[in-house]
Amino acid sequence: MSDCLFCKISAGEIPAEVIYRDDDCVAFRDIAPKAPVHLLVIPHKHIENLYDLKEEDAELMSRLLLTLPRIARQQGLDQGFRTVTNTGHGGGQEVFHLHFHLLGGGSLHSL
Ligand code: D5M
Repeated sequence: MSDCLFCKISAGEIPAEVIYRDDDCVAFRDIAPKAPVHLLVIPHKHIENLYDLKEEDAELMSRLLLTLPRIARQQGLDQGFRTVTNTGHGGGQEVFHLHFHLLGGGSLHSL
């Protein structure tokens, strides 16, 4: 999608502190971190949010989910981490390209 901020980051058209990239996804540091480690993990494919997922995205999402703990381990988050996905305005979503916040490295309160 041509006017999507995260599509542009995925394509390397807008700078970001990318810490991981593969054929499915890219992970980069959140510009306004809420924890010592705060990454955003996004599929390259433009999917707005969880409500926008199709059956055909099942394998991509499966691979992406398996990638999250690998990225967390690479970041040294051996004690654990949190993932958050905001869906729609009602869920507090600001950027409408599916992303998983990956947070850790401090003491996170229970939800
Ligand atoms: O979260 C959207 C998140 O995206 C929010 O934590 C800020 C982050 N953000 C916005 N612009 C950038 C850029 N350019 N680089 C890195 N991070 C960014 P949401 O779940 O949609 O509320």
